[in-house]
Amino acid sequence: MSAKPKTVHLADYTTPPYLVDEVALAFDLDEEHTDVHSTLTVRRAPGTPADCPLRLDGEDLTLLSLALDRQPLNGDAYTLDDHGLTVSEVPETFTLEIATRLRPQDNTQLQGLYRSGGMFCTQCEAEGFRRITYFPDRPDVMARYTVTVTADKRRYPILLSNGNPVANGDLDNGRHWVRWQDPFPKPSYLFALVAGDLHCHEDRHTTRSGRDIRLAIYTEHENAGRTAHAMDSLKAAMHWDELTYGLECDLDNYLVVAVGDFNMGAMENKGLNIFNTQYILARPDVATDADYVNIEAVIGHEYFHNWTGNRVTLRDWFQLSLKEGLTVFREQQFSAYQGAPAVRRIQEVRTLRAAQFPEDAGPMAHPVRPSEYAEINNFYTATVYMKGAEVIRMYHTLLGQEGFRRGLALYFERHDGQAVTCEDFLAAMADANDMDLARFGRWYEQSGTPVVSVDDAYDAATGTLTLTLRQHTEPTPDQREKHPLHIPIALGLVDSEGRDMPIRLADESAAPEAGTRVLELREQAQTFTISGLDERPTLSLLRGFSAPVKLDYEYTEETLAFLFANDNDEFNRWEAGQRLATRIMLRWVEDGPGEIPETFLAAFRQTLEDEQADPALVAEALTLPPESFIAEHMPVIRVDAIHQARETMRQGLAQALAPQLRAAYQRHRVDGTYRPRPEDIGRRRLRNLALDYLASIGDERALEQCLAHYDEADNMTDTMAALALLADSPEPRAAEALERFAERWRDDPLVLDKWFRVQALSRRPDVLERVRELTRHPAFDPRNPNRLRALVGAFCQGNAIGFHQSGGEGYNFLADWVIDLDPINPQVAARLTTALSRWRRYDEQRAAHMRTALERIEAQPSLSKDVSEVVTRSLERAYDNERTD
Ligand code: B3K
Ligand code: ZN
Repeated sequence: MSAKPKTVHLADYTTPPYLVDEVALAFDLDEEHTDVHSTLTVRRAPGTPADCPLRLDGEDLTLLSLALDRQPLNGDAYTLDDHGLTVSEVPETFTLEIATRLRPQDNTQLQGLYRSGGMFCTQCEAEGFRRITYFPDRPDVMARYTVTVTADKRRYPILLSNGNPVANGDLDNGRHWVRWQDPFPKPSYLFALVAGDLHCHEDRHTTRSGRDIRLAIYTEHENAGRTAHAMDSLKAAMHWDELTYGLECDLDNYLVVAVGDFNMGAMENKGLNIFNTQYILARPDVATDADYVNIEAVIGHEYFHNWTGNRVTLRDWFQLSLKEGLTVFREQQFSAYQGAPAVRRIQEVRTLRAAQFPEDAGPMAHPVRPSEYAEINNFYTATVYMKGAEVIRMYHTLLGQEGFRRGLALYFERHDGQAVTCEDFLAAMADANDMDLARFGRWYEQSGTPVVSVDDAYDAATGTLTLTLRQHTEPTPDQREKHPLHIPIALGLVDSEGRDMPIRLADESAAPEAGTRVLELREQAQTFTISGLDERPTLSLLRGFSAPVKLDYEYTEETLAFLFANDNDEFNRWEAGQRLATRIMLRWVEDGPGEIPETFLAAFRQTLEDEQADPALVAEALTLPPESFIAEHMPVIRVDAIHQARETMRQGLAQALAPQLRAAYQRHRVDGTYRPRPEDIGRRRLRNLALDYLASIGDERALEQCLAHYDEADNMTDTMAALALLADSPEPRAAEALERFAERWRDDPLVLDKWFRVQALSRRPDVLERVRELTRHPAFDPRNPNRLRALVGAFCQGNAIGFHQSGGEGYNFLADWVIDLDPINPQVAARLTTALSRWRRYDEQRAAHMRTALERIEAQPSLSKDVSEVVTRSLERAYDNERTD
């Protein structure tokens, strides 16, 4: 059994004893091995005692030589261990020269310097730089970098690093070199290097102040012609940040490189972003609408990091959300600006509920700013990113765009060039707006999703509404005690005609304009009195999802149907429909499926027939809540009953409304050239949703329609919509279509990923057998994270009914993969393991199987820190309110 991994605590933070001002790196790249020569200019930090040894991080390195102030150090001047190097005596200032040797071709972890396809590339966040050379690898050590890259000129004509190219030359052995200099001091996690034979898509951007920037997107040659959308997105992001926050790009060169083997989405290295190909490459025949939208978002995200993350960086990794939550929020604002804001908001909340709420209610629960970790890579979580973005959104809701912008400006004024904390951000927001945000700060420290319950009483005689708001957060395994938070509750009052009423609070003399108002809940319970009402209003609570909470209010089904049809807040219109559908399905889970209530059917029909409505919003409204969302409402998750309830609803709606669905399918055909613009995306989505409902009927006609849709599709969005439905079908013609697809796209990795994914998500009862078979497919390579996620990840994390088979076969399949993958890529293996962590939420039989699978993983010798932390937490942690056996 592996030992419990060592925990790092926020409370133990101390400032760095030695600082590095300059780093000169020379890379000699080669297929056999790569040598790295590093020269550090080091100084003792003020306050550090003179006898303090110098400690440098380093992992999986071969040390070739070490010299202090040009004098080679012999073996007794320093000590080496598995995690670094210690020089016992150093002067106040000095240079340290370190030569290390690496084998990038064997680096399957994809952290540090590694190979992807024919190129060399790096990934250093969070702690990958120590796999390149010995260094104080922590974000609060910021240095200026000069990097010289040498490699074979024919195989690696392009040599890139951060900043600007300042010199280059040819050597007589067929090799060449390029020197890069980054004018901005940066932490080591933002270092990057790329070498390869790459195609370059060049463009330029002129900033508002007239600075001319060279933009370049590099890809492997076969991907030339697929970068136009990424380039447009980059220019749009630059424009938006100038317009919205007055923030300009500070570089002469902004480079982006797409690589096929990457652990996550992309990385914001200063001036040299490295991207997963998935978030760069697009062309209508190979990329879906969702791909186009995601590319724009991720390009924006990495670009926005240049200010929020790079110019102002993190003091330590506990502060991760300081850059990630803020940058996700900025990315969300940018996406909303680019089009379809309500649709974007709905999708954000859907993802938050599917990924973050369960995390916050499980054994991995942690605050937006965690206070301890064993492996920081395990904390790039939905909580840090998505809940972190909701926290930033709440500042924005409380302060308004102008106040928020003022706060951000003060943050940059105070902290440009520094490594800071979440408190520094909060202080800037509070000071710039003269606002007390002390209690708001608890959002960073407290885990768990608060429940806000609402009671209302209306007095017709005085036209007064009394609202009592209460908040409660259940204990989480990491934290027993919970305290009241500062929660903005956006409220609308809707009259019987569907109009917003003015909301006049008790102490106000004049009535404000009709519309949304934000109530600030700060205490455990608070009462708000609203007067001057001439009829009893319908409450529209938490408009736009103004806080990441669960709302508890006794809505009747009639009220929900009314809000679904009438609420002026588009988000809450959608929300009312989701609540209604969830309530019906929860009833069916308990009592067995029944008839679809007439109120719901009528609301659904009316929405479907409304030709004036935005098709994108109609599609959102008619999309049933996912099984995972229904599961969150149950004390013990009943996988089969949930699946059955949702499928019954899907088929029932399809049968009752088949003519209307067929009409919508006809009406929303998008003719002409493919464009990923919101109007067309919305129509394709509604049309493909209609197809999905009709397919659920499962008759010959449905199959014909899916096959016809597949054959007629002239873009990947429609193709994949059909293919996903065909993957559910046992018909030989459906299997043939899947085969044709694989044949046509066999040389296109990103498209082939989609083929693996739809099969992993299939509703067929024999899906696990098929997934196993696909793991033996010649194109299945578990060392490629995209491919692994497309098959194993999608099955375990996205196919509840397939994964949670009652005999535990799905869990065993996962455990086998985690065990095989851990020595290859622990980061990705740990991610997969989280699919087992909420075992206590399932029925006894499943819980026992899941636990056995976890124990089997735990029993492996030399388990990585990454997987070990997830397993240990999952097995150890129990709640007060859950079974603990
Ligand atoms: N900052 C990177 C994530 C790095 C993950 C390291 N395990 C991408 C991003 O959030 O922009
Ligand atoms: Zn980020």
